[in-house]
Amino acid sequence: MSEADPAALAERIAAAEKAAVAQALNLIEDRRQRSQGRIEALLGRLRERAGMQRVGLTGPPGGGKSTLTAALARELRERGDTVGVLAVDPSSTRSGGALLGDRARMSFDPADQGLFVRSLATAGDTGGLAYAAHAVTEVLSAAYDRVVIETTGVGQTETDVEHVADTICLVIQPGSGDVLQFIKAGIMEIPDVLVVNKGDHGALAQRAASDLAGALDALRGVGMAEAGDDWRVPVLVTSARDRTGIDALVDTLDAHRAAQGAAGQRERRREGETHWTLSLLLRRHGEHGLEVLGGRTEVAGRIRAALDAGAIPIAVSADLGRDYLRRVASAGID
Ligand SMILES: Nc1nc2c(ncn2[C@@H]2O[C@H](COP(=O)(O)OP(=O)(O)OP(=O)(O)O)[C@@H](O)[C@H]2O)c(=O)[nH]1
Ligand SMILES: [Mg+2]
Repeated sequence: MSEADPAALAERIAAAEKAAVAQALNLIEDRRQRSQGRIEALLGRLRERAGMQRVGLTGPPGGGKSTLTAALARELRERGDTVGVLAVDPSSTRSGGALLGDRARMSFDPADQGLFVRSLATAGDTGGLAYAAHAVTEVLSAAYDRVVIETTGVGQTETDVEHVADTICLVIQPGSGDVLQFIKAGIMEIPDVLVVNKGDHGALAQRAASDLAGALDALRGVGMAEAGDDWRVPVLVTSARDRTGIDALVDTLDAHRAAQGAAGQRERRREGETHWTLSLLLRRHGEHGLEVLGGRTEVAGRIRAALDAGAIPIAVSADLGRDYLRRVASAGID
């Protein structure tokens, strides 16, 4: 790999040059220390595209997330948006190529300069995976109008997709027990959009959708559904296979972005950035780092203050790391 200057690479990423995006992603996946320094320098130079949206597609295995991601990307491209896709698998040893599924993968046009697709799978290293998922999201956010992140699971936090996405869609399939599982898990983790995929299953899908709508109403009844007043979680029915309901899904993503507003989006990203900064610190210095710096609450407060003052996560974690090393050296802690 060439030793591209981070500033030059950042510029090429901002121009959505596919080769530059790929180069940055290879750097992120390169575990050598030398590459770590370079990726940090790069991330420090990236700026999110104005008005870009990060969409998370999550849900139990086999619900059709990858197929839906492909259909969604195609619809977004037809509407003129550029799209970066990231498929994250926290539990799999499958190779990157298999993750999105051969059928889904084939429906991406490799010649399309406005579309970038990448899979991440790091078996047995969820910490590294969370780090990579955040870093890749940062790179894609600098290059594309929409970033779609696919991850398997319900209410699971291993890859922290809820900390990277502006809009979270839970994708489930009809007749699978997924509805029941949502009703149980949903009390903890309410997505922004509920999608019943495989709508071509007909009555079964409609039934699942009305069960979900009923469950949401029940949660609303006890004040446990939406956190904000401006957004009512919709239940959509799609068929990724037949490409039906995809236009309504994109309309819903637009509507959520509008309801969230720039301030709401910034606040959600700030939460994610705080979480990410914390994970960068943990990755470098472990729990000991947190302890020496005064504990999680103290450190999170410092991070938020620094981010509010305009610093970027990578610089904040580097600052905290230096502080940690200083304290260790002066106190003779080991
Ligand atoms: N009938 C029907 N089948 C679908 C639809 N969408 C996806 N499938 C099929 O469902 C299976 C799983 O689809 P994937 O897109 O790989 O599902 P996934 O949620 O990404 O799966 P994991 O990544 O393993 O969690 C495949 O056989 C798809 O062809 C749909 O809308 N209708
Ligand atoms: Mg998949």
